Amino acid sequence: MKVLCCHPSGLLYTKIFLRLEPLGVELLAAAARAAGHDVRILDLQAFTHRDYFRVLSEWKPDAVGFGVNYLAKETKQKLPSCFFFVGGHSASFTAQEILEHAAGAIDCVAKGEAEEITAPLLLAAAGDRKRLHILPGVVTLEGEGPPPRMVESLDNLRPARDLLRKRRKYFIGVLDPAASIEFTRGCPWDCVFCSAWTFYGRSYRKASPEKVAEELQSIQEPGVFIVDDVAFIQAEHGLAIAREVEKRKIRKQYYLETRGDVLLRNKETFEYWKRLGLEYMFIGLEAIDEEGLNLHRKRVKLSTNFEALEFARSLGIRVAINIIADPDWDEQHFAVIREWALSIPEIVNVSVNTPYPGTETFLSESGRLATRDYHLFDIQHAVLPTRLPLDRFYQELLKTQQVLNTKHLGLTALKNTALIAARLLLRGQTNFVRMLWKFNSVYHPELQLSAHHQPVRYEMRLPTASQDGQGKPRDLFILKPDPEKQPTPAH
Ligand code: B12
Ligand code: SF4
Repeated sequence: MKVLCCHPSGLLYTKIFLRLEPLGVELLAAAARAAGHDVRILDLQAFTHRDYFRVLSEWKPDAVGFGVNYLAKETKQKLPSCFFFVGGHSASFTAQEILEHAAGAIDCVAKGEAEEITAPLLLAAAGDRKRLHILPGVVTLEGEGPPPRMVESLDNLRPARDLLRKRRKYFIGVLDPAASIEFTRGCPWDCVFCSAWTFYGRSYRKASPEKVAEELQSIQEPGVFIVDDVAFIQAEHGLAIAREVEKRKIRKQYYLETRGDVLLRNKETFEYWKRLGLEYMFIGLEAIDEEGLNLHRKRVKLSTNFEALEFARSLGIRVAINIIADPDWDEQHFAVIREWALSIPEIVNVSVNTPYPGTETFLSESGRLATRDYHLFDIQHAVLPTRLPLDRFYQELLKTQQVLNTKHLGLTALKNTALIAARLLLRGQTNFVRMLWKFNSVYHPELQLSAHHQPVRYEMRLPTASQDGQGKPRDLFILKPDPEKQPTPAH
């Protein structure tokens, strides 16, 4: 079969801050290729819709797999017999409703991980498509199969990086160009706003240090984003990879995401990685008051988070922080955040609390949603009722984001930025430089507000469990691991 594996085009912020290698789609492509298919990847973050339709008309794929519901109807119109299948995090949590939205244009949603299901699914697609739903994790309008299977060992996986074109388009901040890599999968915490733990059923898997080092060695890009939800939860794993990387003399610049408590607990690991090139780190602080942290069930103390920031500074690692703006915030609360953010050297990002399908807040808060328009679920828009009038809320939000952005374009920052920019331009990399002056053209309050007045194309379906108050986080689990087989993360 000719199989086209696609990633949808970017979101608001992907025009500014980052454009990341689509690892999930590369793994899908690798699984399809291993099953003997003729495979191509098309990433619409780097290519246009016109490119997509050209591939459809010229190459005529027999199957198209997307990391989300995207262009299904248009594809079926042009190639009615093409097998259109969808997967990934979002689709796994909304399988039934996106099938209905697509009105027959999507043949099935494959929940969970692509690796195990791709080969049997493509085989079945070549036969009687009415029976797809007997496969694990596969959902069609006819029904749903048993729970999806989990990949046993991350060591057997290798993304089809060679099939991804325009690789220089991928960057994250100043790591430009940058590739992505996984060291582990899953997260043992259970924050209420997050679906990383529900997707993986609270499991946690690690790739062996040798496999990780080997994969890193094969990566051409000088920048690497470690995509793990929380990097280096287990100190020894992080140290063992570091030793392998050092042994092989791999030198890159790294960016990762972790938690304040993990950073403090595993100082030695982070120090080692700093020596290996860890330059940037993201810490999901989420709140700067204990009440906020408890509300999000972060299971970390405020003082621990602040101590972690101190430690990262002492290492010379540049840290970006995320704060979740609650729709309940008033002017005063935004002002406190601005003042605090201006008082610290870190890059602070503010996103809006959004109950996504698959999260516990989706079960608890969906009865209060102010809008169910899918397009507004992007952590830039308020989908829960705001205490301030909506226009005031957006003014405050964007003022805060603007102040924080400007902070990093201040005099000293500009000097650093200019150096980085010049270095990147010399290497022909323009993503970072373009990002610097795009903020105002992409974000402004009227644009935010007007999005609420657009006709609603897709309405989010409310979770049935929450309506009768019976919803349990376990009901949200996509992968249901065997507890016996799971290592216990140290926390
Ligand atoms: C990079 C990233 C992004 C990039 C994605 C671009 C890219 N190039 O991949 C960007 C910045 C665009 C992004 C956007 C968003 N993200 Co994001 N993202 C990540 C991150 C950090 C890494 C993704 C990754 O590469 N993982 C590794 C690969 C191997 O896993 P994967 O992508 O999930 O792919 C596997 C399966 O999902 C599946 N699969 C994937 N695609 C397909 C396709 C088919 C056909 C099939 C069958 C299977 C399949 O198989 C793959 C292999 O096992 C994850 C955290 C994480 N560690 O996964 C969060 C994460 C997935 N994102 C998250 C969120 C909240 C978002 C946003 C909603 C944020 C926002 N408000 O805008 C959007 C939603 C985008 C969307 N429409 O789904 C959440 C959960 C998402 C959810 N419930 O849908 C996560 C878990 C982070 C977190 N801890 O909260 N994200
Ligand atoms: S926010 Fe981070 S620590 Fe919390 S569950 Fe999600 S990935 Fe884990």
